[in-house]
Amino acid sequence: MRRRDLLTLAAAGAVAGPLLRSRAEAGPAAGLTFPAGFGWGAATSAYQIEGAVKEDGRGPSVWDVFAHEPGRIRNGDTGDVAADHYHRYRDDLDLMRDLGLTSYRFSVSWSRVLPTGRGTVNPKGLDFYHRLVDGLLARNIRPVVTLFHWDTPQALQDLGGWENRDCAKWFADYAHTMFSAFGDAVPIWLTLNEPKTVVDNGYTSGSHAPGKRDRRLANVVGHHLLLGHGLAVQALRATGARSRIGPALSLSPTYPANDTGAARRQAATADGEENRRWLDPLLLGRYPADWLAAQPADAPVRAAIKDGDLAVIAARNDIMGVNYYGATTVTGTGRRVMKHPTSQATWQEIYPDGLFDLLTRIKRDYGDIPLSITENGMATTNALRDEDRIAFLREHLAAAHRTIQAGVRLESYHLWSLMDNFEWAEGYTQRWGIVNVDFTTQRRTRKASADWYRSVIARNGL
Ligand code: GCO
Repeated sequence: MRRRDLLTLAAAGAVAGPLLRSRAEAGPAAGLTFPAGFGWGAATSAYQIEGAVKEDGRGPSVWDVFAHEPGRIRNGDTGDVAADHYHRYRDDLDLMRDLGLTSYRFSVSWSRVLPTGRGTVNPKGLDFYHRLVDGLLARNIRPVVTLFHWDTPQALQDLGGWENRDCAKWFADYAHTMFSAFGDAVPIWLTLNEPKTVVDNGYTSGSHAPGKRDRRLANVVGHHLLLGHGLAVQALRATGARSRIGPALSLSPTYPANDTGAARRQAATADGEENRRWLDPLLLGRYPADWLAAQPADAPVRAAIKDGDLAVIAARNDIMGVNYYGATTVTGTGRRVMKHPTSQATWQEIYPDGLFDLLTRIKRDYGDIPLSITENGMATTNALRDEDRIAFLREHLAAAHRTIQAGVRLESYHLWSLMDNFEWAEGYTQRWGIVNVDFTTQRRTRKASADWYRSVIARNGL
């Protein structure tokens, strides 16, 4: 089930309303202290906050094109200005410092650095990220840099984009450009953000850029994305940099909606699509047998998987980023149902214990790879008094604490998101930030959750 396509199910009234407010008091006991040096962060992405889409030599991305196609984005919103972070980054850096962040995850606009996706570097584009990284380091905030957060340069899309196997190489060359420019100043590189969402939304439902609806092609894109990740890991190793690298995956533990064998089997199948189809190639060097067997004999993904690809894809990862938003519950017929509360984003099945289940499962089934929660958060219409978000964060941080107690090497937590931003097909109608953005004035206002999170960071715990 595609993450954001649950809107239809919500419309069918199958979605429970947010119950988190009623659970605020029932939150876990306070007094949880995280390990010394635990990373307290927040996350954003380039197209969602930067704006300045035609400034200083930036080239167009697939999201610039898609957002301007009529009917694609709610209310006709675009990321043309977004939160104007490109011009306001100094104030935003001070905002991060005042919150006490020790880590900040952001993404690079590939087409700002390489306007046509490859070839000549745009010095003004690269310089923006130098100023951003330098500003973070000067404030003792660790940069965690995502290289690809869905904004493929349009010039490469015109050559087939990720449908074209060459895109994996173009991505690795872009990554090498960044590694060479920043060296060890960036301690953690995240290659891909949520390849699953590109496959599901960009190429299957068509609700995201580039807006295609072809599942057979989608799985080819998924394979090429993984190949690009592996080649980028090789590119980093070739520079001799001491930085660490890994992907940022959206993962969701799957559960049967009832105790029938059919529901349990469907949950196992859903686990293959939600999780194992990404974790197995990256960490085990093979696609899940059941997932591969479920692909039609003439599925183009079979031909896309070349000898040696899986060895490249499974190149040692130093860290695994996990974007966690909720559980996936399925019936005996494979239909997704919302057994737990949702948020303003009705695809989100909020289940804090699922974070514990997910991270301990990764350790159990894939080994002791260091983990970072690279996204976790919720959307709410509560513009400033977002007590529901505080309850959400408290319960998920308590679950994160339990995973550390269970021996999981969880290093850091990046709240999605630092500020309200362009929420893809939902435009500016969903607010995910702990800092409110008035998009007409660009004024930033800390929400109750920002002050709460600041106190959590100061205490290094709940
Ligand atoms: C994602 C993206 C973010 C979203 C966030 C809320 O995980 O889908 O990384 O860009 O805005 O998840 O949907």
